[in-house]
Amino acid sequence: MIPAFRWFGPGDPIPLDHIRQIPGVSGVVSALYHVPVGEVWPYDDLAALVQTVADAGLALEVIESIPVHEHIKLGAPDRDRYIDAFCESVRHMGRLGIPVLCYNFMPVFDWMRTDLAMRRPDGSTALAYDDRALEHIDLSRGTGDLPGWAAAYDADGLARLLAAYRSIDAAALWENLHYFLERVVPVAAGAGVKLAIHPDDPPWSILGLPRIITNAASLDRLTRLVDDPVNGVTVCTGSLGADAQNDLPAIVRHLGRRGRVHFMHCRNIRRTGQRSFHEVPHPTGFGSVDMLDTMRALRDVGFQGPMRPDHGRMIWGEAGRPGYGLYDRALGMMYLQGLWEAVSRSVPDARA
Ligand code: DNO
Repeated sequence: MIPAFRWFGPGDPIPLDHIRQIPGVSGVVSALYHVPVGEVWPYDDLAALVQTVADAGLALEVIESIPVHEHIKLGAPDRDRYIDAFCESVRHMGRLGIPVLCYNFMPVFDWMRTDLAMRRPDGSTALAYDDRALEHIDLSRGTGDLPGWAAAYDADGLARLLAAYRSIDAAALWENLHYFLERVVPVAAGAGVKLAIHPDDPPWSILGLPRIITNAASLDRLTRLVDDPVNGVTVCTGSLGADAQNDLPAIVRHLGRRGRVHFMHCRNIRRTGQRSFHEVPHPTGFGSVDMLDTMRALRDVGFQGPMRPDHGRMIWGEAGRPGYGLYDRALGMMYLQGLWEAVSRSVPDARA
């Protein structure tokens, strides 16, 4: 397991020097944030990112994410142009030796929450989601009312995009994902880059848009659309864990045995009702995710990939990007490494 930490590039208020001081962390998860969606990531810019991370004594282990252009998800007539650009960026990653690419195939929105600063009894704040609150969001005004998406789309842009998705149901989205992977997987295999799709967060349809990467069956189906070892997944315990039907250790065992778990996102959530949850500290006791059993499963399948602590709460007066403060994620990283050390040492000894 490679302990890793997400860094939002030079604009991140958390410098690489601080990340390096978290015991054990050697990997960085980052991206180029200035390239417009759908364009090739310039080789030189990516090379500079690799160098910046290396200069801090760390290694760029994962790109999270190269965004997938909406026209690819929609299967629009001009999708090939965007797929070609995506492939070119993957080739650049390969030339630079960046081993893993995390991406997602969620229409219009990526992760979704209805409260970015839910106050907890201990005074910390955390991200929360409630389907009923989402129903009250008025999208006719664009994304202005959506927590975390305020500046993403104006009213016209969003209306056009939502209209385009009216003809895309789950079956069509699967077809478009298949078409995309048929072109990208061979390129990734040639470049030596592992593809790690991120599950939909939350793992159900929202705002009338289909979401298809939601459970064990869909993750398995994804890996078989184009059956190649590089075609794998990010197991995000928080995203999948929002649905009580998802048995995380079983998912890890199943996909891990097939060598398709390329990246781990570890965070805990507490399910509070039907389609409602909030984020909690990483340890098992605080939420609905059994982190220890998930680690055992990872050990049993011989997981060697990068693992990062996902969202943390805001604690100790820290302000910053919701979910991505330094303190609580660093605590989470230490907990995860503690679990990992314990499960690694408790491998049954054949001589005993
Ligand atoms: C949220 C993240 C996601 C993730 C993308 C991967 O905090 O887990 O935004 O980066 O879905 O493509």
